[in-house]
Amino acid sequence: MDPLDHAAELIAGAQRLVVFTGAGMSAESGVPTFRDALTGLWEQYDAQELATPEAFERDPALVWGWYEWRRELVERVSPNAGHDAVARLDCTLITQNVDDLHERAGSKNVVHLHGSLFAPRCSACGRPADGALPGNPPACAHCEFPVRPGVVWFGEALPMSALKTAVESAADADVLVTVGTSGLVYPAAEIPHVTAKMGGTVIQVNPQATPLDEACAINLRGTAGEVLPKIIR
Ligand code: BJW
Ligand code: ZN
Repeated sequence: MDPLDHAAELIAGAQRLVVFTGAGMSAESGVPTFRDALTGLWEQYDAQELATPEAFERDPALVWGWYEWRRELVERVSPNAGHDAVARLDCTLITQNVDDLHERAGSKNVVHLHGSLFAPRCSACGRPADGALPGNPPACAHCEFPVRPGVVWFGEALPMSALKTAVESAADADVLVTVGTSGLVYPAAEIPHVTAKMGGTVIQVNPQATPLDEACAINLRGTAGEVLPKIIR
């Protein structure tokens, strides 16, 4: 059977479907991925220098500015055909992405494992910082400490309820579709393995081989925008 037809059949027949997405999901919208050559954000900027709590302590203006640049980039782009296809599914949608393109495509209850570009909070008291935010970085309205991006940096814990939902739905899934993730960053990379270990079927959509290949029953080597509309019918 053609692997695309096979994947489409499994997705259409799934009782408990999970979709798990990474940066490749948004690549065709124009959002750079983290680790791809040529377009990877961290080709130009050192990841370890920007996406860590230590970096923010050392140079809050640089780190805040980088995230503002990325937030503005995301605001200028649109969901792609892959986001649109996923939005048609009745599934639990777990994303590592900090953009809001799944929501803008119409997906509901998106589980964000690594936070969001749109949820800044105080680095000291943790209160959400809303409204207009002057300053680089802005100061918390309550305690005047610097406001930080609402994302999960290396060495930080993932939001507990999001991680719990992700692990439980992955364990319970009969089909999980993993899209556009390198499968290198833990604990998120464990999610497809959980489904496979519990006997569910994992389908991968990625133009490249990844460490997740072995856990996948079907590896579809193509982009999210090309492949997802063909398997979500
Ligand atoms: C396409 C495409 C197209 C391209 N269509 N596909 C176990 C072993 C070793 C290390 C660790 C471990 N457990 C934990 C660690 C440490 C660390 C870690 O995993 N390090 C590894 C790198 C080795 N993990 C952590 O620190 C985590 N925290 C933690 O463990 O805390 C412990 C703790 C517990 C209790 C208290 C305190 C602490 C936190 C990880 C946070 C990750 N954060 C980031 C940044 C978010 C903010 C921001 O955006 O700046 O999240 S890092 C970055 O990587 C981002 C992403 O969500 C994440 C995953 O990347 P993703 O999505 O897979 O993107 P890429 O670029 O890697 O891959 C793109 C893929 O798309 C490629 O495969 C392409 O082929 C493909 N593609 N075009 C489809 N059109
Ligand atoms: Zn505060």
